[in-house]
Amino acid sequence: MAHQWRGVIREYADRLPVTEATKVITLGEGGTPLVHAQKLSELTGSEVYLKVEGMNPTGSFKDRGMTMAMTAAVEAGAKAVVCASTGNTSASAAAYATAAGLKCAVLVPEGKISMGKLSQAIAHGATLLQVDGNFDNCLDIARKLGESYPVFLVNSVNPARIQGQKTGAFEVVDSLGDAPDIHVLPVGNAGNISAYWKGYKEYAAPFESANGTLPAVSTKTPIMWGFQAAGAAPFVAGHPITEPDTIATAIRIGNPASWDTAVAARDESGGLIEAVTDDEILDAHRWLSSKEGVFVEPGSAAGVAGLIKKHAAGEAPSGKTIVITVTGHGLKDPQWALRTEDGSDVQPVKVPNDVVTVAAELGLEEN
Ligand code: AN7
Repeated sequence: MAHQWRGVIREYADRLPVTEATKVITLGEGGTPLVHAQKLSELTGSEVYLKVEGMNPTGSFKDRGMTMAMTAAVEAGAKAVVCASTGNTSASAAAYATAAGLKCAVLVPEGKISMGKLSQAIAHGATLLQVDGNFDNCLDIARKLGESYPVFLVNSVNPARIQGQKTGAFEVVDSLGDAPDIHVLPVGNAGNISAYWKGYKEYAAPFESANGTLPAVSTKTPIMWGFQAAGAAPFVAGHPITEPDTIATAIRIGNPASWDTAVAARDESGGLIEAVTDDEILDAHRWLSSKEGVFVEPGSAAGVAGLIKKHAAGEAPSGKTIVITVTGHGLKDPQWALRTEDGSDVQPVKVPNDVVTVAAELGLEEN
């Protein structure tokens, strides 16, 4: 029977803080593909899957949390929402605020967000301010605005965001039939690793819902592997980084808001949070597009870069099931695809309007 996916709140309502009466703000987020990564599986000897979060309505995983945060904003009677962002949160907040009929203000680090994300926030009518500072400075201001001014904060310090984002873990288990052995993902502000861990734990134990106890869905929880960009790797340093720097602007974050929950996810799962260089990120970005057929933005490739690195070091197991969340779409920040490995720009070949020349250029001989 045909079934139209209803968005993560309605699909997982009994595991989220909502009721039948809740006015749900949704754009149909979630239900994203879990793609078997053939070449990564061949490389590692494990079954590797990609959770392709670029397929969400605004092109990133942020929509899972934003449907919850915007629903909570409407429930609280808010008239305006605010967020700090490296780009994807602002794109998502702007779209969901539009759906909710709320005003939206977004604070982004000047010059450090991709064109695609900037365009989305503007297109959806948000008031976008470029702050002379980094993401961490933006988040400080957004938090203060939320505390002392009549605006509702929709960053992941709002627990509603984590609630929505945990549905990513539910979908992985629902697709595979059980939790994977290892779950890999990029780490920036650390909300997503916290949310996945929460989701996996909730699915592995009986759950007290408003309609009674739900049985456990999975038999286990995965080991969580997080990867940060080397120039913005506070979890690796063990302390906040005041001047984070990486070409992966999405994860250019030095003082993660969800510090404690991310450390708990790492340690309770027996996992790790390590760093990958910008070159490793770009290599993984190229691997995904050229070998797997999946186009992501650079920050989203950090998890894949991490798995490739661990494999090269002999530290990745074989014979396991590994899921990597690729968090945002390649069209967000497409310029990186046009750079070759040696750093020069790709120049598409120009040809005259003539089939013989085109065939020759393609190396084709006439039948
Ligand atoms: C593509 O949009 O923080 O560790 O303000 O856009 O949960 O922060 C984005 C983060 C990974 C890191 N991949 O996730 C923002 C923002 C992509 C991202 C992350 C982000 P978290």
